[in-house]
Amino acid sequence: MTNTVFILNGPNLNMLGKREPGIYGGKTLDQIGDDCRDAGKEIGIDVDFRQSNHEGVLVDWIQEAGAAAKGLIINPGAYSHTSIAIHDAIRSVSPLPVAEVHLSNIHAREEFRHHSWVTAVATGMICGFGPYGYTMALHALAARF
Ligand code: CA2
Repeated sequence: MTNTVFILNGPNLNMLGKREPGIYGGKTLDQIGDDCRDAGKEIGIDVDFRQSNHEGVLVDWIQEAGAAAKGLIINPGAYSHTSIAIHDAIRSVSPLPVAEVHLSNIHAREEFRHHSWVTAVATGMICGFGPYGYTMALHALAARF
């Protein structure tokens, strides 16, 4: 298996750079994807970067990562706070290393964002560092290969 890492992005993250730059920064998701591919190249990781607004599609992709990838980075967006389906999907691909990433510090925001159903089944979680969190996660996963 090649050193492929799936980077999955959940609902509304396709709006990055177009709205709410004060919270999420000015980069578009396409720019973040390019940065991730560049960072991956430097450390020998092929990055497969995707976004969906649909919970079931994210579940399908997590299962695909379990079969085809060496690691998974996921920003589940608002599904972090609601989705048992994504929690179960991540459990089902264990022991695949999984990094949960959030652009914003979810603990410094509204109370309903403080709990993520994903954190307990992820290897680790990074939040609050903007798009750089994805690069941090790539390095963290590469250290486990
Ligand atoms: O901080 C993060 O990365 C979040 O996962 C982003 C989610 C939010 O629901 C989580 O609590 C934390 C929201 C992504 C929405 O992105 C937008 C981007 C531009 C304009 C509007 C929404």
